[in-house]
Amino acid sequence: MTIWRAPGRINLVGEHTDYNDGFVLPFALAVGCTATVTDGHDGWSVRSVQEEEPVVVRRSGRAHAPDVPDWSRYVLGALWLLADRGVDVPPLRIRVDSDVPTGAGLSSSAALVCSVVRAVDDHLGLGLDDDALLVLARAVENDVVGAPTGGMDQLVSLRGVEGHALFCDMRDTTTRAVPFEPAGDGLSLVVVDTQAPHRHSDGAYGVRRRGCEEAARQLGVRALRDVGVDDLDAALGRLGSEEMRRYVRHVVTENARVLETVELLEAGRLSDIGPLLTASHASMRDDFRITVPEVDRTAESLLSLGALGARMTGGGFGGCVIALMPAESSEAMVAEFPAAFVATAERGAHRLG
Ligand code: GAF
Repeated sequence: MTIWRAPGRINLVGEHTDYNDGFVLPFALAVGCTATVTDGHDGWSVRSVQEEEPVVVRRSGRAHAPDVPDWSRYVLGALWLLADRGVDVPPLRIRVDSDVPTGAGLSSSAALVCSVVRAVDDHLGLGLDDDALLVLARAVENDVVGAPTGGMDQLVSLRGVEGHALFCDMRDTTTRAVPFEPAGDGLSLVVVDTQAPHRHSDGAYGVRRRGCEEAARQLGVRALRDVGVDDLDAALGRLGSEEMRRYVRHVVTENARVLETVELLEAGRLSDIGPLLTASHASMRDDFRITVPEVDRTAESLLSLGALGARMTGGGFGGCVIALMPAESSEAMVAEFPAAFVATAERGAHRLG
């Protein structure tokens, strides 16, 4: 029996920059998914503690994968992809149990996929290295489930470091752990789940992604990561549509905000990052247009209640708002909002047994 746990995440700053080869600064949460893999007798059998029915399929590659409930594709995806790569995956039983709320933008799907990928790799003794694990986890989401996401969530779920945010360069997926312990500065990172329903999020995410790729093409760069803040005005002048100008302005300024936040955290100036978080929210609201009224209102009320900075975190169109608060007011905050908690940076995927 092999047991691995992989966490959900909060992104401190750097939204929709990952698929532009840019910078992100997420950290791993205490909530996560636990995957238990044992030898099976026949086929692959998958059970989720959060779902009524188990799913049992014959062993196969993707071409012969049957139609199965959505949640189980996140689990079976890794097995189908390994089979496609010529790995003789034996009969297995996989049980998953997650306490990451779904639909809140805390990456319940990355926690699920990464716990399974790590547990299966370990159980079968495949010896996949860090890069191969990330590639496999991303492929489950992008190629099997069909979500065109950018890789940040899987990267931090696999490699998060306790007490640190993970500065990730999404061009080469190198990472650097950056100290992030608000309590040490008398602060708390409060997370408020607005529970706003995600509206049109899948389609709108793809629209943003394609828009950014088209803008990069028009600018003649490999990805928007290659446009620096100093080149921004010139780049905007060369773009054909206002929508594209807004996308580029968000991505370029957001990359700069990540770099500035990292610099402040590494200089021991955590209490100074608030304005960068708030500016990130404004950029997502006004330029990238991925917030919704409930989310904007929550960010504003957190600021009026004394937050040093507040922003939506995650893909957008609903989900959670984070706020950097003086620790003494965070309790009142958690009481004020029905679905709020104080988040700390925890370790990434790890073996439990
Ligand atoms: C979602 C995606 F899965 C990530 O890859 C990232 O693009 C994020 O939205 C926005 O920053 O979580």
